[in-house]
Amino acid sequence: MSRKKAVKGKAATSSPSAGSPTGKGNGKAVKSSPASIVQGNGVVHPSRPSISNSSEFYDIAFKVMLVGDSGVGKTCLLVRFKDGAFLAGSFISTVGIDFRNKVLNIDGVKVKLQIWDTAGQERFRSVTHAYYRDAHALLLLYDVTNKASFDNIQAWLTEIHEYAQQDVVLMLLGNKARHCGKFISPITLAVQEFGVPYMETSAKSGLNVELAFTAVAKELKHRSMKDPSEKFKLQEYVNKEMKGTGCCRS
Ligand SMILES: Nc1nc2c(ncn2[C@@H]2O[C@H](COP(=O)(O)OP(=O)(O)O)[C@@H](O)[C@H]2O)c(=O)[nH]1
Ligand SMILES: [Mg+2]
Repeated sequence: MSRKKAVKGKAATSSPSAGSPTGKGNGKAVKSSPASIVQGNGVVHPSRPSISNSSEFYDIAFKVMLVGDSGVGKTCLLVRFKDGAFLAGSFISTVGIDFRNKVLNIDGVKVKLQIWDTAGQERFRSVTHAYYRDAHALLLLYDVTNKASFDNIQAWLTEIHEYAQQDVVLMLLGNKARHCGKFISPITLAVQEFGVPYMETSAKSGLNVELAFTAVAKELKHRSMKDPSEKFKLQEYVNKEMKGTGCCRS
């Protein structure tokens, strides 16, 4: 398979994004050109930010979106994953939509994730909807210390079913978890009822952050390769690899 060059860096747009919800395409990634993520139907969306300055090669590329209420830790999770750092203390507001790229080596295949961070405020929601349809995967975050963010999951799922591609890879992330054993928190148990793969993460400590993105990349790669001999089950993989969380909060 030929190697493409990965796009790099941040490209904030004036386009705004998601909020606490009250939120289509076909989800097939094809090899992307260095300048864009191309849908399976070959449509390139010129309204999306242009990407340049690539330095890392990749084989396949996917667009991943972080969604969820304001304050659940979407921006921190992305910064932790991309830069290995935690933005402590102050509330980092996300204005509109921004993205970062990271290339992961998944079983010898270079998978580029273009990860879009959205703002959770209501006022940005309508614009975020336009971005859903291009997303190959959505990470829906809630805050394990904030019941309201958990209560909003159903509304987010409704929004996702309405606007995202039908076969979008979806995973719930309970962020702000703290590593202290194998205890599973009540919220995490409740989250199982949504029938969506889930796991707990901490942008603060880094707990399971790499795993969350790796799991999604594996699922996307598996789907795009369509190799019947290769079996991958997202939730099983996550359960096997996940570090224990839940008895106290970070
Ligand atoms: N304790 C703890 N705080 C976090 C964690 N992730 C984010 N935060 C804090 O939560 C607040 C909101 O984070 P932010 O990433 O801006 O949330 P966003 O609105 O979803 O992008 C900030 O003060 C972060 O420092 C975490 O894993 N643990
Ligand atoms: Mg943010």
